[in-house]
Amino acid sequence: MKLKIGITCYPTVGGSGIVATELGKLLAEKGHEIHFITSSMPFRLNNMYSNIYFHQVEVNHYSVFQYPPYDIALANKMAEVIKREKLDILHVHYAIPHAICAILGKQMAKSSVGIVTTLHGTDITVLGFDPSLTDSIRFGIEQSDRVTAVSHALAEQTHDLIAPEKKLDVIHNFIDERVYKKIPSSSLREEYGIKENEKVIIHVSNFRAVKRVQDVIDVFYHLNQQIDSKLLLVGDGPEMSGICKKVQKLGIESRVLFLGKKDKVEELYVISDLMLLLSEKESFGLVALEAMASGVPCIGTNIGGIPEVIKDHVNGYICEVGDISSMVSKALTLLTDSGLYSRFAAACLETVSENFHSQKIVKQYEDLYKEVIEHK
Ligand code: GMT
Repeated sequence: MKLKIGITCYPTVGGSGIVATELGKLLAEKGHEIHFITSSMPFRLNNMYSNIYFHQVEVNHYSVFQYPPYDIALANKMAEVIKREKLDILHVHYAIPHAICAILGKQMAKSSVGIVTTLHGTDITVLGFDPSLTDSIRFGIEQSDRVTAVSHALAEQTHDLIAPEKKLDVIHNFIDERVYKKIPSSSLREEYGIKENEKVIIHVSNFRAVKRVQDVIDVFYHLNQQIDSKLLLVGDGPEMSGICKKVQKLGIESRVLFLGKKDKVEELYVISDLMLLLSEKESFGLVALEAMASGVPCIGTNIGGIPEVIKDHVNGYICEVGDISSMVSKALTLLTDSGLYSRFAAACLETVSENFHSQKIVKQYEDLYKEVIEHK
């Protein structure tokens, strides 16, 4: 059964936007008709697909509005697309405001379109603590036909914080294994001035406080005293200036490469030996999955969905948040024992293909859509 599916997400850089866009692309490859309803073109929507459409939400900036009414404009656009395109499913990523807008859009269109909401993390782990939003989040969840969370940890947290009267399905994230794969490293190492004997540590994030990039620097600082290494910092965000100062203060400027935001992160994983994801909040940790698909083991924190991706002592290590000495000693163990390293790298590929294969995950979404339609 080929479906007409609307997708709404935050289209800018971020794991949820990536997952929503990649899902749309893979569903299109399976013959479904996909309609992105977003404020701008999702940044990963780079290829030409004849069955993917983009509907841009235009916000009115009339001077009387103290705040431009984006949510109303989105609901309006959703209603228009639901009606005109006769959507079967509207799949929104993030409860706030997207699920609420979808419910409103459906009512405006007087349609029976199925609403699927995917929770990605901060809508629960940050906004869930804001009493001015809890009732709206609960409403968005309860009024959706089906709600998925990207990890068991996030589903549990949603029940604890929001207590919706709704069963949540867990559908893990995935990556496109045609993009993230273990391929021989390019000349990039040389271009970045990385010597043959140096180990490469990578951290990729939006440099928000929750990512604890200061810990990444601390771990690297101690590690670098014991093995020749370089740290690749990929991304940008509010913590960046503090991080630059810390790197300077520690005198490791020549060892740390600030690469900023990058489009083709996959090229950086293949020249890396170890990823550090030391966040204090992380519903899943898509970057860990990307690194693992490239055969790069990770050290992550015992938080949120990270342990559902990184299996302690199997394909990487899990440490308590802020436990720098344990992180350093585990990184050292892994980077100095080539037999252990090869076993972990192979286990990474196995985990990605067995638990997070894109075809398996996309099928879970397709089955869920079909169940929604059957119960209409
Ligand atoms: O990590 C972020 O700050 C970005 C955020 C987003 O909205 O894209 O990521 C969240 O969704 C990703 C995709 O499901 C998850 O991999 C991230 O773990 C999650 N971030 C947090 O929970 C902090």
